[in-house]
Amino acid sequence: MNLAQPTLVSKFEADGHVSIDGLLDHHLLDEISVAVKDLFSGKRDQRPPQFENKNLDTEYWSESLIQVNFASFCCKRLRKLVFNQQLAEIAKELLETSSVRLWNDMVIAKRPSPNSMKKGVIGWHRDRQYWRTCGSRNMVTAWIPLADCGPENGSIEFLAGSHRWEQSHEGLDFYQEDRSGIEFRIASSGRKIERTATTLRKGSVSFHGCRLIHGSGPNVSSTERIVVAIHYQPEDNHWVRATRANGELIQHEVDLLVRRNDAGDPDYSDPEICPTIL
Ligand SMILES: O=C(O)CCC(=O)C(=O)O
Repeated sequence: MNLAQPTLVSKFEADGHVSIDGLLDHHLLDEISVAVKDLFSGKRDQRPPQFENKNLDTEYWSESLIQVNFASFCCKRLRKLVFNQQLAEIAKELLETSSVRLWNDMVIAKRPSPNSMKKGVIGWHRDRQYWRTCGSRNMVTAWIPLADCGPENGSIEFLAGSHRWEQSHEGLDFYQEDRSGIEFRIASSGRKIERTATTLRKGSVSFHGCRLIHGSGPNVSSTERIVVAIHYQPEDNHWVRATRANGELIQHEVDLLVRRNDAGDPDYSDPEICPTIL
């Protein structure tokens, strides 16, 4: 089955993102919404033993944002979406790989924020900057709003063409709500800032590559904006040594969870933590 037609793949290559309307069944999204509500209210499934006794920061709660990483490990009902074969098929085509594995998944909720406060902004960032231990620079995210999503409730936005810019991550930060500083820096370097807003009807899915700069504005609607993000890795992805400017070794949370390979390095094909989806 070739769900990602050549036009989608070429659009993805040109723009760094692509959205597909009417992909997911509303009943499935409603089931997932109930599961997320339960997750937020504290109902959790037992996570695999790999998660125990690790100093893992898997959740972020603020007055405007909730972020639960590795969500499908503590809410197994999310697996119906995370292992959705149609989504994986598209990810596989976009990555031009023969199989895709889970890198991780997360639920991101943006609480309503009155107009005057404009809180809950997700700062401009590239996913790649957080995945520097990945040998592949070719990873993709399926961004799945559980209800209609647009500029009013803080839908995802992209900086057009930024997947083609030099891959400096300086100043980019998911948690930096004030995006003016980095916009100024980009503009000063002679780059044109063209913000691509998105409007996605319930059932639509947006896919973005890991080198594209993206973020999102505040949720000034009266209801919570809930999104499930599934991050896929291609078959050839493997751990690589990466260091910060001060020489410190970078460690991703996945590194703490996966088994080790013969060389003693994190194995990003561990079937328990990074299972093959397709
Ligand atoms: O939920 C958002 O607004 C942004 C999420 C994001 O950065 C991502 O899924 O890569």
